[in-house]
Amino acid sequence: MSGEPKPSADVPRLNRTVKPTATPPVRIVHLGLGAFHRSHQAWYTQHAGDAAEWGIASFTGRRPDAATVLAEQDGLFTVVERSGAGDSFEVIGSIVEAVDGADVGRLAELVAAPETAIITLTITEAAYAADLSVAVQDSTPLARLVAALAARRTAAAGPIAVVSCDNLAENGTVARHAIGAIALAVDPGLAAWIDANVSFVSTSVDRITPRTTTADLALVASACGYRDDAAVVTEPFHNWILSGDFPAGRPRWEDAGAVFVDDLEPYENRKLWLLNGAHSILAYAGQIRGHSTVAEALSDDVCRDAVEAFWDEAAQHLSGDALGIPAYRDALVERFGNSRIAHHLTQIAMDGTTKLRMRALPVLAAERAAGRSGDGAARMIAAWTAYLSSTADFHDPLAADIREAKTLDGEPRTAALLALLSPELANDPALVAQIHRLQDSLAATISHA
Ligand code: CS2
Repeated sequence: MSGEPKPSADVPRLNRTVKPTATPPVRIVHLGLGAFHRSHQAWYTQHAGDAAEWGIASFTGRRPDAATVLAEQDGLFTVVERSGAGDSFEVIGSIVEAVDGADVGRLAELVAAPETAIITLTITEAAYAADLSVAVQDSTPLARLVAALAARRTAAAGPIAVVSCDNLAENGTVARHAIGAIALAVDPGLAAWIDANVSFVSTSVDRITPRTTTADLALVASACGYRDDAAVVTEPFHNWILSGDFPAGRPRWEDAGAVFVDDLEPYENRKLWLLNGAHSILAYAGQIRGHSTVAEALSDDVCRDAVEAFWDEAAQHLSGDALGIPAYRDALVERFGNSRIAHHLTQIAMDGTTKLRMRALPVLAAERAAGRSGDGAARMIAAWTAYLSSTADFHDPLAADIREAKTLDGEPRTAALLALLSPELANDPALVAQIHRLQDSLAATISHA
């Protein structure tokens, strides 16, 4: 949240007394209590037909703030659904406990409880790639989870599902490998227990949820008559596609529109490439062209053309009429164009090294394998290198390496940045030249704009 909410002495604080709401028992533990968790998994759980049986205990990541605010409101918060036509407001009660992520004791206690059936994760793409030694020593979310799973093993509380809700291809498998590696380093017996008892569910998640602003909180206070410091603003659209087993049961999320499939890959690629890929193009090309939100960037023909060219390439590798790519693209243009949602490009630009590996590289590789240039995907990478050259104010898990690469100039700089995405890219001089040229052409377009 940006800034402090305006004090509204005349309206009460939202809580379960102001808004009497059922308090379901904790059966889901979540790691990563952010705005997206509130507008997505918490929203879906509230809208499941059996919502009365499924409460969420949600843990924050690095900082306790979101848990403090939510705990003061008995876990209640407002989802503001913002369409082009107006706003609608709904109080969500599925989060029944909000906890500081550093409280590993409470995490272990809840994960070890036999009633707990599911652990959901929104810990950011970068968190899965953390170096093993760092993970174990620094108590990263996944290291904390491994410790909690050890408590479940000791309690003989039975099998459980871990459900990744981060924007990664095959996120369940990635979670399994990351958790398995940490467990193995701690205790091989635990790793074997996890192997036999933890089901890793892969999911594709979608709901555009920008950071809440002070103005949003003021709007909720005046429209709803209570002060809610944990409100989230999101688009009406929501999507959740899941693949995997829930050995201890799950809410009827399908009542809220969730879809359970055997083969997630086509859906996750559609979402990661078309939505998230376009987002990254808009974030980097848009900012160097002076835009600050998705809707603004999309209305710039240079950015829009770059998105469409990338979509044309990605669509070649998204087969099957069931995916409905033309309609999906149309819907994206409408969603991105919803200018009542101010989705800031700075937020999307964060962690580019992790995101582009998922969003640009697979399409680039597939296009090149088909004997084509892959310029559309390469332009996303070129926009990223141009953006990094244009600013000192970027956020990335590899920030130190990026700063090091930026001590170089010209093609060597481009090559050094590409090496951070994949050494293979950097070792291909033709590709380095291609991306460098696209970056120059992007920059030239900008200076003439
Ligand atoms: C965005 C996503 O910040 C980003 O990288 O591309 O958070 C995007 O808004 C969501 O995946 C939409 O579901």
